[in-house]
Amino acid sequence: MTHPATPTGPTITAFETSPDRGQGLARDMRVRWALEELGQAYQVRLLSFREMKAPAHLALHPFGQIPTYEEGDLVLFETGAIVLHLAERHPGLLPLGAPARARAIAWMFAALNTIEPPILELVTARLLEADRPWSAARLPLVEARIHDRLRPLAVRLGDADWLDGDFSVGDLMMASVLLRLRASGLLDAHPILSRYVTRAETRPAYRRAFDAQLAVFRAAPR
Ligand code: GTB
Repeated sequence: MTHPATPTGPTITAFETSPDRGQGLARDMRVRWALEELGQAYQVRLLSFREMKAPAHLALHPFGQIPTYEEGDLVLFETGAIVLHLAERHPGLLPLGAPARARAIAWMFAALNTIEPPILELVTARLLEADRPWSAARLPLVEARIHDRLRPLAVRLGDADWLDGDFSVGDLMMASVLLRLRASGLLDAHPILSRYVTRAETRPAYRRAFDAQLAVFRAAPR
């Protein structure tokens, strides 16, 4: 079954007031970036934290989070599912040949299932557990787990621009996940990956998506 987009494109949800002050770390950024790479127009519905947990939004997202994606009668949550759906519908983020396509999708899953979990652990350790008595002892373990993942990733990337040929959903998701690490300084230990992230960030589609979500923060009343 196909779901025709409205003339103005699908609607995604995003934070009305993003805690990162519009620095592109909230997950609507991945979806915006994919839409920009694919040249697709989209609408954004901004939500307050209260609205995210209200029944109307819970009907779209069982966990009351952003982003969601609405296109005709199709409703999606989870950035991996949304970005993959977009990449399958529009040319530009998945290679044409079946094996290369499968490998690009594998890299997307690697970003979400192998690289992102230890990075999220670090966020939890630094932000939510900092006042626990065991926090200082745990932090080096969490950081070591991140480096254990980043070292082989850097080896695999080597001197290539992207993970497997042309820029794909795999790179979009991997760079999105790695970006979350930049402020911690941990990425600096892996210059190959630092350069990879910078390369991704300088893509015009990334810049357009970044500017659009930064504009939300700048327009928010304070
Ligand atoms: N697995 C889901 C996906 O990929 O779609 C995760 C979605 C998710 O975590 N959404 C977050 C959310 O809605 C926003 S992106 N949180 C509110 C809640 O759970 O109640 C996570 C995020 C938030 C803020 C920053 N930041 O400020 O730096 C970065 C990332």
